[in-house]
Amino acid sequence: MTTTVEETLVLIKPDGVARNLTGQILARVEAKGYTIADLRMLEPTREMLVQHYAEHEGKPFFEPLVGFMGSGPVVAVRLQGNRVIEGFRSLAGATEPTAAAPGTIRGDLGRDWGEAVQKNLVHGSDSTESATRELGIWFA
Ligand code: IDP
Repeated sequence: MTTTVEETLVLIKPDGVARNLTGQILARVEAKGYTIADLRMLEPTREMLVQHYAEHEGKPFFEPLVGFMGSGPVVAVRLQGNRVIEGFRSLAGATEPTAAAPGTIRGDLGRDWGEAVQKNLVHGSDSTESATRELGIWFA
């Protein structure tokens, strides 16, 4: 298997920060062997969030998602490692915490909030193109 060192954007969403899960989430990422190359805590502007979630603009959950993501501090991480884009998404688990497999961040730590699927603790870029674009937004 070839070695493909990549970078991805990981966000610990406002629910993860508010529930004091930042350390646990980062510990899982580091235990997997990924490197935290940069990290910052910030309250994102609406403009950043609209850019970040541009692919979902117009969907019914867009405004609730942007509102939730702007509701408190977020931890943004520039994460590096071999195949880290796919690897972090495996660690995060399925979008819906109830459907996410045990052993994943969302499966172990995520709660069923009913309609509020946006509260699923973490975000991870889904491709090299998304990673480059998103890292430019959060680490401008
Ligand atoms: P992902 O975060 O697992 O990659 P995406 O489909 O890219 O999932 O959706 C981005 C984010 O939008 C999700 O993490 C979740 O917070 C939110 N989201 C996705 N689908 C829904 C929905 O049907 N209702 C509410 N929020 C949603």
